[in-house]
Amino acid sequence: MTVAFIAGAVTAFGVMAGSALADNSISQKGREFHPGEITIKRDETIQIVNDDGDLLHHAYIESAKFSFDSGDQKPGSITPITFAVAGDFDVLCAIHPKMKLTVHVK
Ligand SMILES: [Cu+2]
Repeated sequence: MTVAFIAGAVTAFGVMAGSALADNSISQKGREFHPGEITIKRDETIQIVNDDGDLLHHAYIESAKFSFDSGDQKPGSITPITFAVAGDFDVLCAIHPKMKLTVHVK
């Protein structure tokens, strides 16, 4: 069951890696965002992939310029976030306080 699930998640990630958005994919494996920092242009989208086994994550952003809340990120799910404003944003996880992804939007 677990092995089948992981294989599925890896496959989903592999499909994404072949897309044009591959460079903006963020993994959540090991209760960490990988990479922990990314620079994109305005109106670009990052894709947060919950490839962390059977763990639930919950990404959110709270800033004066832009707020976001993914709700539950189920295992194997992909959460796209499009940044329409320039600035530096911290994506945090409501379940794991140590998880942090910094997004620089040019
Ligand atoms: Cu988390």
